[in-house]
Amino acid sequence: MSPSPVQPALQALIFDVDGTLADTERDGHRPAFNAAFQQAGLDWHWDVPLYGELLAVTGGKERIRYYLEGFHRHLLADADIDSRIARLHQAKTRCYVDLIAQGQLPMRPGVARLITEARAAGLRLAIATTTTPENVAVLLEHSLAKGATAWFEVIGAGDVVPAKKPAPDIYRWVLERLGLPASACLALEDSDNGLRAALGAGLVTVVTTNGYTLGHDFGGASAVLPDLGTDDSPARVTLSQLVAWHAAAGAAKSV
Ligand code: XBP
Ligand code: MG
Repeated sequence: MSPSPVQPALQALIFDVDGTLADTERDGHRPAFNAAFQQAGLDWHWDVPLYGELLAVTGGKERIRYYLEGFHRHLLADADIDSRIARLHQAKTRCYVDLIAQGQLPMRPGVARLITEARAAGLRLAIATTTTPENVAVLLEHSLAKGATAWFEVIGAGDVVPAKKPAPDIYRWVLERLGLPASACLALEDSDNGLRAALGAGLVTVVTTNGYTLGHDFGGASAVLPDLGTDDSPARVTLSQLVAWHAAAGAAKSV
């Protein structure tokens, strides 16, 4: 019989961005899409419930196409539809960056505290997201701390992999650049698509939910919580708690 695989110590945390670091979907991306539609003279409007349905598809360009499939199907036959979607999405990214640079979108409870604790303990940090790279930087700099982008050793974002979440590709891309096996890392996610991607790459995953993801299927997650807990909450998720979940998942795999 071959020996049980040994779970290495936890060496890196890999964070999703949208919905995990901040409630960017409802209050950032959605209004940015709407602003871009308005600038383009379109009467399309994504309200909060409709946007929740459109979140089934990750990636902004992919999400616009998905919307057209449901609501303006005839436009998909246009010869220039790909470039039209791409231009709309570039405008949306500009709107998003401007909005987030106002610094009004806070990190979710406990995110800044846990990141500070992880850095102090010498853990490596990375990001795996489907959103556009500029969006990650503006959020980190304006909602977390000036210079925070540099805290993340690897930032996997946007189109660096063609297949977006729930495909595991973005997590594999990040792991490869970290030079670590999945077993030495832990992912933090907020959605079923994100969880599938992280589990598909072999990562122990902790989920914090939000209004859009509360009803998702989180089977396979090591923990599912409403958030990481405010700084003074006795139930807050600490680094030792993450280490314990990571070790428990490793132990469960080896039996
Ligand atoms: C995030 C996404 C992204 C953003 C929009 O998913 O699906 O599409 O909503 O970003 P996850 P872009 O949190 O699972 O990574 O418009 O820049 O694509
Ligand atoms: Mg997310």
